[in-house]
Amino acid sequence: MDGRDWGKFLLPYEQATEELKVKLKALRSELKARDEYAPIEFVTGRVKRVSSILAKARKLSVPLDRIELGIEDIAGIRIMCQFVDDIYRVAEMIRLRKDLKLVYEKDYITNYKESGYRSYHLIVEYPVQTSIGSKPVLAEIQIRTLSMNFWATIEHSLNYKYRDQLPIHVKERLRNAAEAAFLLDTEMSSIRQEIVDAQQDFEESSVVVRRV
Ligand code: 0O2
Repeated sequence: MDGRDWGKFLLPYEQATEELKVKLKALRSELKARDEYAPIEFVTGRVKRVSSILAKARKLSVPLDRIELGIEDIAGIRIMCQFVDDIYRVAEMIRLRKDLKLVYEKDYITNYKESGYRSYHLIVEYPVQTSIGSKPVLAEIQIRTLSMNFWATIEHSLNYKYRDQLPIHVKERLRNAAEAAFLLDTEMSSIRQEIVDAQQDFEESSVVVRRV
C-alpha cells in the first residue's frame, strides 16, 4: 500500500474514532445534566500510526491483507475514570449500547500484565456509515483510572526511549510504581462517597458563584 491507499484504508477508522469520542463524551454530559454521577472523567481517541500498524502486524505475524481483522486497535478510544468501580460501570454501559457490538473483553485489572499494566479493554465492532454503505470496523476501548493512565503514559514513553528494551532496574521500579498507583486507587475507593459528595458540593457552589 502507498500513502494514498493508507489514507483511504484509515478513513473509516478515523470516522469511527471521532464518532465514538463524541458519543462517549455525550454520555458524560448527559449524566451530568441529569444530576447523576458520571463515571467518565474524560475521553480521548486516536488512530494508530501507519508505522505502528506495520510494526504490530510484523510482531503478530498478520499479513497485510488481514490487518482489518488481525489488528484490533487501529481505532482506539480511552476512557478515564476516577474510581476502579466506575470502570466496570462504564464497561456495562458500553455492553448495553445498540450502536456497536461487543466482540470480546480483556480484564487487565484482575489479570494485570507482567509490566504492571492495568486497564480494561473492550474490543467492539462499530458500523461506520460511508457513502457506499455501512462498513463495520474493529475498535479497542480502553477503560482505566486516572492513576492507571498516568502509569501507562509514563511506561509507554520510557519504552519508546529505550526502544522496548527497558533496563531491569527501570522495569522493577515501574512494577513498584504500578502497585503504588493501584494502592492509590484502592485508598481513594475506600473514601469514595466522601469524595463524590465533596465534588458535588464544590460544583454546586461554583454554579451559585457564577450566577451571582
Ligand atoms: P499504542 O501505542 O498504545 O497503540 P500483546 O502485545 O499481545 O500483549 P495486544 O494483542 O497488542 O497485546 O493487545 P492488548 O494487550 O490489548 O494491548 C493493546 C494496547 O494496550 C497497547 O497498544 C497499549 O495501548 C495497551 N497496553 C497493553 N500492554 C501495555 C503495557 O504493558 N504498557 C502500556 N503502557 N500499554 C499497554 P500498543 O499497540 O502496544 O500501543
